[in-house]
Amino acid sequence: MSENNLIAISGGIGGAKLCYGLDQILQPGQLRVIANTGDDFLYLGFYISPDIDTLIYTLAEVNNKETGWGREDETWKTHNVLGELGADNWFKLGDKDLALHLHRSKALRNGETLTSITQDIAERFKLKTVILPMSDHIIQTVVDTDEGSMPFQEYFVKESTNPKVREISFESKHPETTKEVLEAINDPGLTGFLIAPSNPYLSVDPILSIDKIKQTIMQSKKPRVAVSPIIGGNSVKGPTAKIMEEMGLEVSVMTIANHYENLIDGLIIDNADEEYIQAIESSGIKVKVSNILMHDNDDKTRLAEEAIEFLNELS
Ligand code: FO1
Repeated sequence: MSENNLIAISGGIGGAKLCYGLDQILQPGQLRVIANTGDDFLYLGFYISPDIDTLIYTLAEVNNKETGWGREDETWKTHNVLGELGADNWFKLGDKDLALHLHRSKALRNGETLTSITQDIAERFKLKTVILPMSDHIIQTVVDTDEGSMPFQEYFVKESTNPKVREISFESKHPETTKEVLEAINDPGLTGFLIAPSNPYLSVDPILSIDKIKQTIMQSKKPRVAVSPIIGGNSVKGPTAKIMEEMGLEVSVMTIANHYENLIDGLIIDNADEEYIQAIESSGIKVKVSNILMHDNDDKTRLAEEAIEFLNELS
């Protein structure tokens, strides 16, 4: 694996699992993850960046293994006192997690960029993978539902994804990426791009909503592979299938292939979806079939190895 330089495009929990597998088998600096920041929001006056934090905690092996978000061995004193005070506490911030939000918010107030403070935090956690926020500007995922339009975390956590989704949009005064992301995606030494099995509509599309990122990946000569977030007509994790149904889409790997059409050369699907191989391949996308459910760390490294092999086959 020593000659591979990868870019992963990832949201939070599902994507972080594959990034963990990649991080285990690649050398320091060989993996750069472009992370979704469409979920970021101001809460209790702090800047919260959930997908970046999930990536950092997962790669540093300090993540909460049950929830997938937040830290392990967490305490909830501040969260509980906020409840006693009648303050907002619908978004659960553990005490250790809160320290990171305090630290990052102060850095941002002092004029640091999200990219530089993320790099600093990643170094403190001794990560060998580089985590690159998709932008240093606010690009907010807004979910239009049958109960009105709301920012991502209100839909996802406060409303527990119950409202029916009609449309998803990305609002920004500066829908621009960073020079660090541009350098990474234009790196001549790149092996290829890997779209993690994150929610295509809520976690990957915010990244692709930045025209420069989407165009550069579309025009790249390097191979591009996605791992399906759908297995056997259902979500691997989270509300992907529910959202697809609500938006009138068939819940299948074919819909995922169509969604990423013109952007990927290959799609990794689960054994359960073998019946779709021919249909996907006739749309010009090569298919690799595997066991893509990641239960444990062995699954994560095996899938990461297979994804790298597939990228090399396609190059
Ligand atoms: N998800 C929840 O379902 N409930 C929470 O209270 C919650 C708190 C939270 C705190 C910090 C953090 O980094 C993530 C947190 N998440 C929580 C997860 C987060 O909302 C989503 O996983 C992502 O935004 C979607 O990728």
